[in-house]
Amino acid sequence: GPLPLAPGAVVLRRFARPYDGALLDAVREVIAQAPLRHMVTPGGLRMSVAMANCGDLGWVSDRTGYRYDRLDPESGKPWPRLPDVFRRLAAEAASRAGFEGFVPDACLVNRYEPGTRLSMHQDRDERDFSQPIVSVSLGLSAVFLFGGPKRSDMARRVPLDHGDVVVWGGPARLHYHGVLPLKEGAHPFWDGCRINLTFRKAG
Ligand code: MD3
Ligand code: FE
Repeated sequence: GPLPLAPGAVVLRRFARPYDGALLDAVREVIAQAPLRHMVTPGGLRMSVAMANCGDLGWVSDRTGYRYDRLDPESGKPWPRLPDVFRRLAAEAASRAGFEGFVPDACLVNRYEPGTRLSMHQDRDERDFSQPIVSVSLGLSAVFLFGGPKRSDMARRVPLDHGDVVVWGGPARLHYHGVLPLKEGAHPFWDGCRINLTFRKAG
């Protein structure tokens, strides 16, 4: 059953596996309309994670800062709509973790190639921190770093494998977290990559 990683953080091992075929089709459909791209941090560094969004709002980073935007800055058009399988999976996972009625308005699609990492950060660009974030790991396994409320807090290493879903709410919502550099490997879901979906109520 649901495994609490820490107060507010619930791991649902392999929860997304029954949906992985539909998720693959949906990810392909989204990135056909909003291609994966390497955003630039406000400090001018190219992120090693390639990103795209779907839903009413998309997370973007550029030299001016981080924000949620209704439009894809690459196309000037709204982000693709949230696929039904995304919406259903996110709501079902949130409900298992005790968050009834979770209606995400943003989904960030992250692609990790071997060597890609995500440095320790907090997710603070959303309006209401009482809303959880639901993350779905697909393809190659990664080692996730789960820290505390302060950057200097010790981080735990948590392997996240294909189909694992984590609901980050309550006190865990503002904890620092990151991903170690992805190791080379093979996985049938996506050639040589890890795909992570994060569902948020941003607006
Ligand atoms: C813990 N993504 O997109 S998912 C991100 O694997 C992000 O792509 C990572 O961190 C990835 O911001 C981690 C797990 C995750 C997502 C959001 C969190 C963990 C979190 C928010 C608060 C605490
Ligand atoms: Fe994050």
